Amino acid sequence: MQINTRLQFAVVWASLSVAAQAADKPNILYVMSDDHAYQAISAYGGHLSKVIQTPNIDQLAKEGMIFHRAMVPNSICCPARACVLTGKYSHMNGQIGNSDKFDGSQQTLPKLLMAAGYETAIIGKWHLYTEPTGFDYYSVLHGQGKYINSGFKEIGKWPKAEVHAGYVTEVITKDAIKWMKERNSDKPFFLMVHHKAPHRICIPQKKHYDKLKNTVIPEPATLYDDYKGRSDASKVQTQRIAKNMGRRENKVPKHMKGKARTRLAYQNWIKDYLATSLSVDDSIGELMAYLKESGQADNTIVVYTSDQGLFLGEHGWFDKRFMYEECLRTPLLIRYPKLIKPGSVCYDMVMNIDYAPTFLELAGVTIPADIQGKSMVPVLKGETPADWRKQVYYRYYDFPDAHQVERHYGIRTERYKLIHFYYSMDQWEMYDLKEDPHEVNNLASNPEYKVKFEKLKKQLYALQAQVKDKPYDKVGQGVRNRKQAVTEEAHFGKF
Ligand SMILES: [Ca+2]
Repeated sequence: MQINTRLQFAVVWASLSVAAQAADKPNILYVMSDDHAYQAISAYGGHLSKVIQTPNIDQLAKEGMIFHRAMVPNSICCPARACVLTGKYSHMNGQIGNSDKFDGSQQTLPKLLMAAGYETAIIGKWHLYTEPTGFDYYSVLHGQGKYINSGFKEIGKWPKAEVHAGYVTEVITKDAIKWMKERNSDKPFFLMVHHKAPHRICIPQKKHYDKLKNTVIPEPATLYDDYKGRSDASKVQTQRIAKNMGRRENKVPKHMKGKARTRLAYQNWIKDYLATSLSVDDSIGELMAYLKESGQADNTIVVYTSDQGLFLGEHGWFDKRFMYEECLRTPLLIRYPKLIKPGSVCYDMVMNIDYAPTFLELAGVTIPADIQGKSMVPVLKGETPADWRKQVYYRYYDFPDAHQVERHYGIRTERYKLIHFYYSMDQWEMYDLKEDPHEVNNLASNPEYKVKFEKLKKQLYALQAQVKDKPYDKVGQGVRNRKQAVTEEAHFGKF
C-alpha cells in the first residue's frame, strides 16, 4: 500500500513537473499549404510579385525570417508531409511515394512534443491514408478534400467523414482558431494547419474570383522551353500546361496550337491558381490576428511553408516532382520575436526534415539521434555555424505514375546541381546555377566540365551513403507498372 502511495505521488509529481516546465515553452503554429510556389509570394520578389500581393505572408518576412533556400528531399505531397512529421528522408520513414500508407506507429514530431507536455492538433489536409497518430485532436480532410463543402474526418469518428460547409481555406482557418480558443489547457500547443489550397484543380474563393480577370500575368523565362540538351525525362513527362492539362483548367479551345496555345493556357490557369492562393494569405492574416488579440503572438513560433514548390509555367509545366529549383525549393517564413530579428533574410540551405529537430530544441526536448534533419535554431538566431549544410540530397520515386516524371536522385551544392535519371533510362543532367539559374544548359556531357561532373558524382554518392540511402544499381530497365517498380526498388536500393 505504502509503495502504491509513493508510486502515485511520484507519478503526480512527475506530471506536475512536466506541466510546470511546459507552461514556459513556446506554442508552435505550423501552417503548411499545398503546392504554394514561392514565385507566388510577393515577399520573394519574383516576376509575379508585380501582379500578386500576399501582404500577410509578407508580414511574417517583415517580422521574422524569410528563407530563400528552403528545400525538400522529395517534391511530392505525401512524402513531404512524412518528412516533416519524422525529420527523416523518405527512404528512412517509408513514405517514398504518393500511394504508400504512412506508418503511424513510428516516432513522430507530434508524439515527441505530446510526451514533453504539449497539446497537439492537426486541422486540414492529411493525405497519409492511415489514421493520424500523436495528436490530442485532429480534423483532417477526407483524401485531398474539396474546395467547397469538403468532408472532414474528426478524432473519435475515423474513418467516417462529415461535410463542413463553406470554402475549405476559410473552414480550416475558422476550425483552427476555434480549437485554439476553446482548448481547455495550460499546456503549450503544437498546431498544424494544413491547407488544401492552392492545389489544383483550383477554385478561387468568391471574393477573389475576378481579381486578376483583366490583368496580363507576366510569363516565366522558360514558358516556351524546347528541352534542348536535356535528358529524355524532360521529354517524356506529362505536365505541360498546353498539352497535358484538361480543358476545364487551361480553358483553351481544341483548335488552338503552338505558342498561342501555351500563352493562353498559362494565362487562364495561373489566374485561377493565384486567386486561390490569396485565400491562404487571408488565412495567415486571420491566424496572426487571433494570436495578437489573445496575447500569444510573441510566445508562439509561427511557420508558413508549403509541402513543396511548384512549376508556375517554368519549362511550360504545372506540377512538381523534378529536382529543378521551382520544386526542390519551397517557401518558408518563420516568426518568433524571442529569437529572430525582424526582417531577417536567410540563404542557408535548410530542409523540411530540419523542422522537427528545430521545434524539439525550442520545446526543450532532446533530439533523438535517429532524426536526420538538423536543428535550425542557430540559423534562426543569425548564428549559422561554419559546418552548416552545404549540399542537399534529393530523390523522387513516383514513376511510373501521374505526370510520368522519371525516378531520379541528385545533389545540389551552393553552385551546382547533378541529377541522375536512373530508372527506365540512364541519363544525367548537370547545371551551373550561378550561370544558368533557369536550368536549361545541361553540362553533363560537356567535355569542359568532365572533371567537375566526376567530382559531383563522387559527392553525390558520398552524400547518398551519409543519409543511409543506396544507389539504384539496375538502371535503364524500362519497368512498366508501379507494383513491379516498387518491388524492384525495395530490392535493389531503397531500404
Ligand atoms: Ca503538394
